[in-house]
Amino acid sequence: MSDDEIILSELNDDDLVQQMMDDLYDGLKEEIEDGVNILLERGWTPYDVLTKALVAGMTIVGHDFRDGILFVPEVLLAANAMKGGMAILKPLLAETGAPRVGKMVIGTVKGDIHDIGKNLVAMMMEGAGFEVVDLGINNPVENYIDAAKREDADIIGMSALLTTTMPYMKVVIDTMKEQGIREDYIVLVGGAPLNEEFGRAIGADAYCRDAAVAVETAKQFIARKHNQLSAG
Ligand code: B1M
Repeated sequence: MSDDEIILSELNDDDLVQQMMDDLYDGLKEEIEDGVNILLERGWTPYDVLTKALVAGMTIVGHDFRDGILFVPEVLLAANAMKGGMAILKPLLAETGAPRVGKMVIGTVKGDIHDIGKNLVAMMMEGAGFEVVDLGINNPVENYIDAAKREDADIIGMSALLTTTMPYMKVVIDTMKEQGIREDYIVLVGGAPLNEEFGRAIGADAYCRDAAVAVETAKQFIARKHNQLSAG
């Protein structure tokens, strides 16, 4: 070990989080996993570790990717490191013991392979008591519809991170309308390039800015559905 090697456990919380952001940037998976474990041992909630260290770090990666400072191979390493940290947090976020409140199928749309945000939404939904069927990436319309029917889902969730793939969400919703099943499901959409207006324009039930909003929105729609059922 060299004299100047950083020992993560000796850093205070602020410096550790800063170091984790640097490590995420450098794609250092093991260091990220260590950092996550240390913060948890110090009493941080899984949600805070996720948002204040991992998601915040990935935002910096995103900015430098946009600005041409980082390229795909480096961003893949960062994504891999982030997934290492998320894997530790996943069971903890799902450990709330909440009763099952509903079922969601979720996937990234056709042509799009970004899955970190979608995975995060799936984790947080599970943590809030939803059953989640994760369809993965690059999903054509049949995947969503077949899975929703097969699983008797309440919610279809779609993620898109590219301006070129987000219009595919409308293809899915239009196909549901053609098949007369649009009203059978709550359709929630999300992803960095989307906004409320886009969600409305394509006929989704709601656009969700982040995973926490997705959970709140899903709960609201499920409560509304239950009210309608008991009223009818
Ligand atoms: Co990509 N990429 N990428 N990339 N990549 C973006 C999206 C980009 C904005 C970067 C940039 O230029 N600034 C840009 C898109 C530009 C545009 O379309 N406007 C871009 C590009 C151009 C590309 C390629 C085309 C690059 C190339 O090949 N030349 C290529 C496309 C590949 C493809 O999909 N066909 C590509 C590839 C990649 C990697 C493979 C290297 C990697 C993905 C690895 C992986 O996901 N396993 C990658 C990454 C990591 C990014 C950035 C840096 C980070 C995305 C991320 O994980 N964010 C991204 C820059 C950015 O977004 N700032 C970028 C963290 C995550 C927690 O946030 O995904 O937004 P996010 O999810 C949030 C919310 O959006 C929301 O909740 C989540 C959690 O709070 N949400 C939902 C997301 N989905 C939801 C679904 C819901 C609800 C809420 O359903 C109900």
